[in-house]
Amino acid sequence: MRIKYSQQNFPGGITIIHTEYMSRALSLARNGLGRTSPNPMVGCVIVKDGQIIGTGWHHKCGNPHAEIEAINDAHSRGHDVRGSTVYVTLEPCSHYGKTPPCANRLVAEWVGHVVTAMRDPNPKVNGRGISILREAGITVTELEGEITESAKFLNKGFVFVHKYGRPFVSLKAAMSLDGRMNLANGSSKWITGLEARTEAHRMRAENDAVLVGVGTVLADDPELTVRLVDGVNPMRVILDSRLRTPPSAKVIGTDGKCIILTAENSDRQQKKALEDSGAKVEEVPSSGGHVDLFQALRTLAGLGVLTLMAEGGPEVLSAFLREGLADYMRIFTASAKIFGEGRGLDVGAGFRDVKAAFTLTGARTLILGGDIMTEGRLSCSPGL
Ligand code: AOF
Ligand code: ZN
Repeated sequence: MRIKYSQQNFPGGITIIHTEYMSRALSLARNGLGRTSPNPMVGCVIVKDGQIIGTGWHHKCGNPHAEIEAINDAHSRGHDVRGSTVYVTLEPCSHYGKTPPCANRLVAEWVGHVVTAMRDPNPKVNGRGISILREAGITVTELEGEITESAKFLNKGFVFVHKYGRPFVSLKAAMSLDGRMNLANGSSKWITGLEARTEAHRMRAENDAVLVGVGTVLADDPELTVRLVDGVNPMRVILDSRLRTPPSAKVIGTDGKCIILTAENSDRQQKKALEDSGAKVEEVPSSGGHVDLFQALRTLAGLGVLTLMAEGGPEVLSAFLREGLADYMRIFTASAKIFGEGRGLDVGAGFRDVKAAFTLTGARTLILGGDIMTEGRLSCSPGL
């Protein structure tokens, strides 16, 4: 049975109830933010006789899946899940990965009804979980509409890696009021104020990896860690076709989470020096001496990166836009600084009409101290 949530075809009835429990499951799933990759964030709520008897979410890769957490939670409180309705934000899995299949467990527990918000795009699952449940006589309701859109957006990186073979890419640009992202000497440190930087740190913690070009490393020596909020440090990625990153760069850190993506046949000595200082160097297929961006993204997907935030500089962000490999954009504009020189985004788009320009869909604008942030989905991004 497929129910379109937005139609609310049973006034005041079952659709609204399904949506409420599924929204609860989605907020449980969000507890895993920044911790589950390369697995998705999944939440689960078990309901019996109109009462929530168990809840759970997937905490991190390798740990039990959301359904198992919720079943264990119900059991630990003395409930029997036989005949219950299980709300799970992602189709239950059907395969043996690091953990056994959740669909089989739900069958073994004799649950009566499973409600899902989206199919699992992982080819090892993709409909098989639902078939296992149906074949065992369990009713399965696949919700559609807004709740499905929210579930897919929460796991946009997981969907992108399985659908397009690359992470979901957000661009973060900080610029002066006149649209310049650096000064003529390349410096771009502290364009925006503390509130905006705090927001940028929150975003780092929500992404599996952040990326900058070697130009930014040479000009600003950034750390790219999460310091202004609590959160997990993302992987730090440097696009560096000719291995110009100094082995003393702060971005390398000591946690083994700095990856330098370089062109093939890189300088062996420089590579060794960087590896000795704690960075991982990956050679990526290149064209014209430059790392191929799509290949760079594929390499990162292979390392478990589902979501990537590119932070600069202007050349790198422009390249992502030019190649149509950008899905989301956040622009921080310093409302009271005019540089009068330096680089802006230069995509060489050649638009002849303002109507043809890149657009942000569902854009929103926030005032952050003395700065303004505008964010939205980029029109060049493929669908979820
Ligand atoms: C679920 N519930 O909470 C998650 C699911 O290696 P494993 O065993 O952890 O399997 C990982 C895959 O299982 C992952 O790629 C996705 O297809 C599914 N994740 N499935 O039913 C969960 N995290
Ligand atoms: Zn599972």
